[in-house]
Amino acid sequence: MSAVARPEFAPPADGTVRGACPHDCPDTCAMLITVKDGRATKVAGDPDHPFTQGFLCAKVNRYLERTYHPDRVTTPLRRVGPKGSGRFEPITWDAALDEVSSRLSAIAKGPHGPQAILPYSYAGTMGLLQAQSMDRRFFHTLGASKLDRTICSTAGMEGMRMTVGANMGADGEGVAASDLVLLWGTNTLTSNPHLWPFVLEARAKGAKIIAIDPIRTRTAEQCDEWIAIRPGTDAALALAMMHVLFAEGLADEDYMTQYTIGADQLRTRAAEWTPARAATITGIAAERITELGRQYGRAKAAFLRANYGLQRHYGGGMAMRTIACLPAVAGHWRRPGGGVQLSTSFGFRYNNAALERPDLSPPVRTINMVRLGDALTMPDAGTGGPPVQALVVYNSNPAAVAPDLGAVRRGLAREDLFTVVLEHFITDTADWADIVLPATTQLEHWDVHFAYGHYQSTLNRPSIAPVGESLPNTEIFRRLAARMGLTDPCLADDDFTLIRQALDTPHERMQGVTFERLLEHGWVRLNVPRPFLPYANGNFPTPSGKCEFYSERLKERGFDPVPTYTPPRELPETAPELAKRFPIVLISSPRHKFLNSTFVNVRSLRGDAEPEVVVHTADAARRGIVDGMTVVVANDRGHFRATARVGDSVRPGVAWAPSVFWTKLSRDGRNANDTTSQGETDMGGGAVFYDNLVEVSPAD
Ligand SMILES: Nc1nc2c(c(=O)[nH]1)N[C@H]1C(S)=C(S)[C@@H](COP(=O)(O)OP(=O)(O)OC[C@H]3O[C@@H](n4cnc5c(=O)[nH]c(N)nc54)[C@H](O)[C@@H]3O)O[C@H]1N2
Ligand SMILES: Nc1nc2c(c(=O)[nH]1)N[C@H]1C(S)=C(S)[C@@H](COP(=O)(O)OP(=O)(O)OC[C@H]3O[C@@H](n4cnc5c(=O)[nH]c(N)nc54)[C@H](O)[C@@H]3O)O[C@H]1N2
Ligand SMILES: [Mo]
Repeated sequence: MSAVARPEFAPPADGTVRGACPHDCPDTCAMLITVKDGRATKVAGDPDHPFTQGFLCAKVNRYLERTYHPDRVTTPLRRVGPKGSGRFEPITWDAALDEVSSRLSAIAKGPHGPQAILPYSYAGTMGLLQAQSMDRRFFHTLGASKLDRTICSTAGMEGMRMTVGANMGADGEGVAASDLVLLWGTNTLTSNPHLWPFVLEARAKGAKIIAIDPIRTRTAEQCDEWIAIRPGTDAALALAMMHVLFAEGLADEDYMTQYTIGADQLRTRAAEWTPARAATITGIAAERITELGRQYGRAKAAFLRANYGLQRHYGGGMAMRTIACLPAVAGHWRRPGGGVQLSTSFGFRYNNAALERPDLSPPVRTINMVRLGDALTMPDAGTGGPPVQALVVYNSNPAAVAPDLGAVRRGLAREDLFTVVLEHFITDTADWADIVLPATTQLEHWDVHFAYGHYQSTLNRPSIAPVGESLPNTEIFRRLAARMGLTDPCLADDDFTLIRQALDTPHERMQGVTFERLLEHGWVRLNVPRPFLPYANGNFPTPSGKCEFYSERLKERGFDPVPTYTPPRELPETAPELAKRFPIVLISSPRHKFLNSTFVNVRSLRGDAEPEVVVHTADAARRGIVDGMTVVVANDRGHFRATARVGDSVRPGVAWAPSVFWTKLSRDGRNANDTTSQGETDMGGGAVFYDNLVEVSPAD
C-alpha cells in the first residue's frame, strides 16, 4: 500500500502541519505549514526548535511560490522535439511507466547488461525516504551501475574521518559559549544562516568573529575581521598556527598526551611551517598569522566553523584533516563553545542499510558523479566497463551543477542515450529528457531527516495533497519496480514501513528517536547531552580511539601520514604555463537567494538577475574591464558570459561568480560550470569546483 493511501495520515483540510525543510543546507529547519481548505497558505520556522528559532531563510520563505509555481510539472511528459529542445507532450502514468520499464528492461537484457543503466541523484531533497531508500533498492535489484555521490562533501568528510574518526564535530548551539569564532571557508549568512544567532550571542559576550575566505562575503562583512586567504592554501595557514601554538607554549600538552597520537611528529612538522613560510603561500602577512595562532591558543573555547567551501580544491581532504587537528592541539574540545564543526551528520545513525538494501546489488562498477561528462561521452564510461545507455536523474540538476558542462551536454545530446528525469520543473537537465516524471515537493510527501549543522532529527508530514499527478520518488520507484516485474517484497514497502526501518537501530545516540515521538513533536534531539562535547574526553571514533595527528590509514593509502599542505592543481605556482593564459582563480560559490540550482526559477528570488562575476579593481583595470560591462570568463574547458562587478571584495587574482544559474536562464545558455573541471580531490573523489583557473575579458 502506498503512503498516500493511508487515511489516518492524510493532510488536514485546515490546520498547522509540522514539516522539515528538505534542502541541502546544514540547518534542516523544523517548519510549520498553515493549511486552509486544502491549500498551504504559510510556511514558518518552528519557534520552539533550538536551531531554527522561528525563522526561515530568504529562499524557503518562498516555498509556496515554488510549490504552486505555474511551471510545475503536473503530468508525465514524453519528448516530442529534438533532444535538448525541452518540448514535451503530456502522457498518462500508465504510458510513462510502460515506456520507462520497457526501455530499461531492454537495456538490462541487452549486450551490455544492467550496468548500462546509471542512476544519478544528489540532494535536491535530503530526506532519507525520497533521497536514499526505494530508489536504491530498485537500482540494486536491477543490477544498475552505482553512483559515487561525491559532488559536495566527500573530501572534507574523509579529512575529518582521518583525523577525528568521523564527520562529527562540535555542536553549533555551543558557539554561543565561544570566545573566538573562526568562520573558515564558509559563508554563514548565506549557507548556514541559523548558526548566525549563536555567533551574535557569542559576540555580545565579547567573542571575536573572524572570516577566513578569499572573498569578502556578506558574512565576512559582518565579522570583526576578514582574513583574505589565497584559495586552497588553508592547510599552510593551519600548520603555521600550530607552529605558533607549539613554539609559544600554547599547546594543551595534557590533552595531547591523553587523547592524541603523533603529537611528536606533528610538532616536528609544524616546526617547518614558520609563519613567514606560510605567508608566501597563503598571502596573509606573517605577523597576522602569528597573532592568529596566539588568539587561537589563548582563547578559552575557540569554535572553528569550517564548511565545504575550503575543500573544493585538489588538496581539500588534507586541508580539512589538518585544520581538524587544531582543537586537539589547543585542547578546545574540552570546553563548551570549543572544537571544530564541518558537519554533525555522523551523529545520526539511522539504519541506512535497511533503507537502501545494498545486499540486493550484485558486484557492479561505481561511477563517480563528478565525472558524469566522461561517463556519458566515453565508450567505456571512463571505467573500462559498458557504455551508459540509460540515465535516470532525480533530486539533481546535473546540466547546471555538474562540472565541465560542455562534456555533460555532449553526453546528454547522444541520440542513443535514454534519459528519464524525475522533477518538479523542466530544469536544464529535464530539457534533455526522453521522459519526465512529475515528483512531489516536501509539502506533498512523507520523510525523515538528519541534519549536518545540528543534532535534531526531524519528521516531515505532508501538508497538502500532491499537486497535479505528481508522486513521491518512493512511489515512482515502487511502481517502476512492479511494472518491471521485480518481485523482492521490500520493493513494495510503504513509506511508513520505510520510516520505521530507518528508525530501527540499536545505536545509543538514536535512542528515543521514535516515529511516535516524531509524529507528536515533529523533531527530537538525538540522545546526546546539551551542550554536546563529543571529544571532551577523547573517545574519537578512529582505529586508535585517539585524535590521529599521525594516521596509519593514510600511510597505507600512500599519503603523508602527518598533516601537510597539498596545493591546488590550478594556482600560478602549481600550473605556471596554464596560469600565463588563465591567471585568475574563479570561485563559483552559492548566490544568496539560490540553493545550488534550486529556486533559480522563482521570480521573487532571481528577479531579472543574470550571471555576474566580481573582479578585483586591479585585475579589472589591467584588462580594461569596468563595472557593468559584459565579460567572458573562459579557460580551455569552456566559457560563459557575465556582467562584471568591479571592486575590492575579492582578493586580487580571484574572481567570484555567484552560482548556480540555470543555463537556460542565462544570456548565453551557459554558467560557471562550463569552466570547472571533472578533476577529483586528493581524498574522497570530491569535486574541485573552486580549483579553477580562468581569464576574464571584455566580451567584444
Ligand atoms: N543560500 C544557499 N545556502 C546553501 C547553499 C546554496 O546554494 N545557497 N548550498 C548548500 C550546500 S549544498 C552546501 S554544500 C553548503 C555550502 O556552503 P559552504 O560550506 O559555506 O560552502 P561554499 O558556499 O561553497 O563556500 C563557502 C566559502 O568558502 C570560500 N572559499 C572558497 N575556496 C576557499 C578556500 O580555499 N579557502 C577558504 N578559506 N575559503 C574558501 C568561498 O569564497 C565561500 O565564501 O551550503 C548549503 N547552503
Ligand atoms: N559551480 C558550482 N557548482 C556547484 C556548486 C557550487 O558551489 N559551484 N555546488 C555543488 C554542491 S555543494 C552541490 S551539493 C551540488 C548540488 O546539486 P544538486 O543536488 O543537483 O542540487 P540542485 O541544483 O538544487 O538540484 C536539485 C534538483 O532536485 C529537484 N528535487 C527536489 N526535491 C525533489 C524530490 O523530492 N523529487 C525529485 N524527483 N526531485 C526533487 C529540484 O527541483 C532540483 O531541480 O551542486 C554542486 N555544483
Ligand atoms: Mo553541497
